[in-house]
Amino acid sequence: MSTKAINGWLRTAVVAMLAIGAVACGGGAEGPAATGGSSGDAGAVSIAGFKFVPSDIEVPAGTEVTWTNDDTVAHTVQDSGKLFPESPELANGETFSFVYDEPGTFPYICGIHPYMKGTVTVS
Ligand SMILES: [Cu+2]
Repeated sequence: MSTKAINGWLRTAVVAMLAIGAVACGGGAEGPAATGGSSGDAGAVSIAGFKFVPSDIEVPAGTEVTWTNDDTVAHTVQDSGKLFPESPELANGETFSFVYDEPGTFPYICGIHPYMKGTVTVS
């Protein structure tokens, strides 16, 4: 094998390894995004597009529900009963959490946009 041939082989090998690495990295990047986007944990609610997503959740008693504002405008979370007062205004990326200890159905709204509605059902 001449030096030229070895160099050629090395180049091919390096390119092949880079290609494999790129595929492996691509798969790794897609995996968490796909699972994180669709599932998420039971007590997580996103605020997106002037909606609570998901709007209705069911959690066992003692679950801490956390709302995350994914909108660029401010929203709040306000229990429709007297469970908790209106949250502070949540800017983009900010969160509000409340622990639901008692079983029941607890509707809530956004205090700024009362047409935004959601329900937490505690079992
Ligand atoms: Cu709102």
